[in-house]
Amino acid sequence: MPGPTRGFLGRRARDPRLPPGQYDVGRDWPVLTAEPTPRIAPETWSITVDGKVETPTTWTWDEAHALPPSEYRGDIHCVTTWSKFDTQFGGVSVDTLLEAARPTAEAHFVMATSKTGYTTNLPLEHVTGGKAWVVWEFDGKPLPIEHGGPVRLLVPHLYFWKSAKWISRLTLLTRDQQGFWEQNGYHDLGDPWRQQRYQGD
Ligand SMILES: Nc1nc2c(c(=O)[nH]1)N[C@H]1C(S)=C(S)[C@@H](COP(=O)(O)O)O[C@H]1N2
Ligand SMILES: [Mo]
Repeated sequence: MPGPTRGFLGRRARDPRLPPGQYDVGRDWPVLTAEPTPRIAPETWSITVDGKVETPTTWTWDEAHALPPSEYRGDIHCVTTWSKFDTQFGGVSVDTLLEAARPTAEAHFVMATSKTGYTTNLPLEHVTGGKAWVVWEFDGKPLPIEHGGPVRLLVPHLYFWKSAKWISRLTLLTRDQQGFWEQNGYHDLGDPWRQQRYQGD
């Protein structure tokens, strides 16, 4: 008799953590970068929250580290079909930054911009309520530069292109504007559970 871990026709049950069309990459962590990897000294890094906010605010490395820490433990999903289970990232919740900058009633979208010029767009409600982080640690160690160190955005419930590496700015917008990959045909939201890979999905 097949046990409970056996599915139809005795095939191994698909891991329920795996969104449709994804595979488990295991211990690997592929690097996907469109631009040359920048070398950013923590002392020169800062993040600014601006646009449709009451108080445009910039935090230096030290100022960001003085904010209440927050961590994410869970899975990440790349549109190129790999998923990585049980990751652990440390930094600060985007909620904490937005509490200080205070989005106006007109703010409905966010453009994340990297120090390199890479951009990606997100609905505001997808980076609030404990769903997004600005992170500088992976597995308790400094975030490797090829993975966005010193600091990247982390929006793990969406495909990973939304998690801008080398993050430097979050700009609150009234209307959605497309970022780098979105202008090149990727989806404006990018929900892996709905396989929103490309525009029109
Ligand atoms: N600045 C920047 N951020 C980026 C990218 C990029 O090319 N530049 N690639 C995105 C894509 S397509 C993915 S899948 C993830 C890859 O992150 P990783 O290299 O840490 O796996 O970063 C996202 N953030
Ligand atoms: Mo990606």
